[in-house]
Amino acid sequence: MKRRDFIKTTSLASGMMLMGGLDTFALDSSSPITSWFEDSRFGMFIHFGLYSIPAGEWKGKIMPRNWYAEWIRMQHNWPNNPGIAKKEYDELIKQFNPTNFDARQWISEAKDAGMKYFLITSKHHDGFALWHSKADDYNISKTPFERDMLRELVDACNEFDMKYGFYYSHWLDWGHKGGALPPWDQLKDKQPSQKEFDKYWNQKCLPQVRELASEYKPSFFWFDSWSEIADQPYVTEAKIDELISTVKRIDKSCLINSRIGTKWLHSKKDSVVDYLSMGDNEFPKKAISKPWETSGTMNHSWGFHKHDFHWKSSADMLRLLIDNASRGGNFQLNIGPMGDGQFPTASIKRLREIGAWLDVNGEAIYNTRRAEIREPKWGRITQSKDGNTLYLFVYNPLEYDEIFVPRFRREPQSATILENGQTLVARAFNRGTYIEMPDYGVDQNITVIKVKY
Ligand code: H79
Repeated sequence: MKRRDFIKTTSLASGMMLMGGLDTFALDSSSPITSWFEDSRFGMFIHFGLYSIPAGEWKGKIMPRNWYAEWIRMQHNWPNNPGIAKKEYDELIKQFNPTNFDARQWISEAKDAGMKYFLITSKHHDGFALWHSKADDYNISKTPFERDMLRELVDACNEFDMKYGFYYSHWLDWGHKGGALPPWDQLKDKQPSQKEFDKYWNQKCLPQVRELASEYKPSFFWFDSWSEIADQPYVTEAKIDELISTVKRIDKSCLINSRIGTKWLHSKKDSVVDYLSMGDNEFPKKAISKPWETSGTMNHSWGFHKHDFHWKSSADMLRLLIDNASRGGNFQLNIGPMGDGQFPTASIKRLREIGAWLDVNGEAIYNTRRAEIREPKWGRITQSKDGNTLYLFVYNPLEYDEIFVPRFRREPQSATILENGQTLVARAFNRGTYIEMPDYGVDQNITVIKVKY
């Protein structure tokens, strides 16, 4: 079997026949490897690393607050690139000591927020690894902290029954001579040669990903690239195949995202990945049938930026979650913990508000699928997997005396407000379902109505 076939079949349940006799690889065709991912809908993303210490400020100079704090090494002193010499940046290794880090606290905060999986930057663009990597020395074991953060988090995830995955920067790596730099004109002369990149690839990237897959057993990887990857020479189609099969050979149910490069570099080959990742904070306006997710920030920066106060409200973030769920996608909400290892108070407040809402309304989000009904003006719709229940998310419900689900001919059996069980008048009308809104008992922001058919 050609490698290409191997990769394709591992990401598709229907490919099991092609696996020919490998019983241990057989997938249950009724539960493709992505179903847990789709059922989950809401995950936590964490950006943490050396950059969390300067937090957007270097020697008194503040990065613009709409820039990314995890990019400080390249962007400090803009447009001089790189802004901070590696030797100077590496002073942070001696300072790295997040003594208030508590893996169980992070994971229980995620759990209480209603998140079903956890994702963390195992290695961001700066090249620094948050685990005891045998493949490369530039890692957390060299800091005063010493502890293996990923190991502690993996243990906590297992304890709290939380799925987990790793962000891994496979293309950019500013900690290794052969890693690619940002694809900017000013950096052209400083980019590695092809040979140097191959060395990085074979000596650091592949071994580290192998290490993560085999020793830390994530349920998924989140590889990072964006449109500019289409114009670079390093991460070729062959390398993408190699990276995918490196993971799949160890665990073929480990999911891989499209930002490994396919979305931009080989857009017709999205079938080799398991789920699509949108651009940062990109919320598509239309439904997508392949499993997909948006990763988004609570404020602007991903890594903690102490001058970034552009916090989104909990209600706004809930709407992003609902919008995505109704269009068949997930929402991975980012937290940038502070250098001492704690979540910012502003993040905790929002996590808890979102968690309180999901506590009573989560049934309308988890384990649902997008409903193939035209998106109504009054809000959004999801449906149970068996198709016998619709969940109607009415945005600004006080504006409506009644709402209508068009072109849905079945006879409704009951309609209730999910939050308090209040029964509403519902009937089949004009080839759809007509529902009377109540005069009281609605949330002024989002009310969820459960309609059984
Ligand atoms: O990890 C987060 C980002 O650091 C990473 N992806 C998310 C999940 C990412 N890196 N680069 N990009 C996304 C796209 C490129 C953005 C940039 Fe800029 C353009 C960096 C520098 C110029 C805009 C302006 C953002 C920072 C300055």
